[in-house]
Amino acid sequence: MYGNDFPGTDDAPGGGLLGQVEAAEEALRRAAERGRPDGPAPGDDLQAYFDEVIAADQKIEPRDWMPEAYRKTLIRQIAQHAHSEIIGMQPEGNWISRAPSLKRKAILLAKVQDEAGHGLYLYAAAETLGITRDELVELLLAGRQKYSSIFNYPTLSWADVGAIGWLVDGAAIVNQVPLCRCSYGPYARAMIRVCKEESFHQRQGYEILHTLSHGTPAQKAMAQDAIDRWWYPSLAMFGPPDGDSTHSAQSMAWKIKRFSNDELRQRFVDMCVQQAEILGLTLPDPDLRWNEDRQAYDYTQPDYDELMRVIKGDGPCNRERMTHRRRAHADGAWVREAAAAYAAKRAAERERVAA
Ligand code: FAQ
Repeated sequence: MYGNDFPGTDDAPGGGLLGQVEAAEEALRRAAERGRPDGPAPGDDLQAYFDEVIAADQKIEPRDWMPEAYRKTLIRQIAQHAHSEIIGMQPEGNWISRAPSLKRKAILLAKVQDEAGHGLYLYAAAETLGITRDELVELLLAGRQKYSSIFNYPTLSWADVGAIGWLVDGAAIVNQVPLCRCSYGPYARAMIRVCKEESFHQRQGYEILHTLSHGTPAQKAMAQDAIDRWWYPSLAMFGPPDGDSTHSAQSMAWKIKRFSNDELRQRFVDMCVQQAEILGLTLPDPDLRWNEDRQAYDYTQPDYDELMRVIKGDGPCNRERMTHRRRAHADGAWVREAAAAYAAKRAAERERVAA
């Protein structure tokens, strides 16, 4: 039993969260084979056809008509997700030069590079909705689009890298596995690939914590301190409680979201309790206990006022994260200019050959 190999919350063959990703991939293939309801004839009601495709659990594709609010919701969510991957490189990037061994450094480098890749898949998925990556980046830099609250907390010790892998990537996968079945095709397909990689990320975090918690008393204390600081912010990643979630009802009706914020948060808690036991670490919640009636753990909710403050820009590291992102964007201007100049040169060359 190791990291997300833990069987518990699954409903899919193969076991574990990865089994659910495989099942979602298989469902995507089967849906493509089944084919969609016949396309709308000229003059047909486009909304009715859209509803029919969603009801048949088929995918909406970029060429399809879609309600403007569906398109906007997807842009908001996918962009926020993409920005999170890119900003999320900062807290761990902070430890690349201080990883305790060459092996740990190589693993962390690979993981942080994966996050950049996830950002790129997601920006590409958002671009299919008629907005450019440049526009999305501008919206982030202008503070008009968000990124996940979790990346506004500092990484104070090496154990934080383990806690991010286990808890933050763990929460990310629990949230993202259902997105593999999202009704928008490009997002669902991107999520399958992202989840497979996130699964490795979660395991590497779990392994770091396992090593520390079975090391010296000081190492174990460092691991416990990291869990104490990252537990509640990780629970808050799932968003406000269902009663305060403005988008959930509509996003679930459109099958963008498949489960509510609270349902996924509960799933995550249930998964972590047994994993923490194997790690020999304690989740910092004195009220955490099994509820026989609910067949789930009772737990203390995160501080949602804190979540709102962090989302609005007032977390421990919001300013630092955005300052860094703006600087990195400005420093990368020459790369974008060089890539554009090269693309123009290639296009001119192709035109010359074709003439
Ligand atoms: N942080 O009505 P809801 C990762 C906002 S990737 C910031 O419930 P919704 C990988 C929400 O946008 C982590 N804002 O919203 C990694 C909305 O704002 P608006 C990112 C939040 O969309 C690991 C308002 O509150 N994952 O970690 C947060 O239905 C390690 C009302 O909320 C994704 O983005 C929050 N935590 O549900 C990388 C997954 N929660 O626009 C590096 C995709 C809520 O109305 C290292 N996203 N808000 O002003 C989702 O699944 C959803 O967007 C939720 C929120 C569940 C996050």
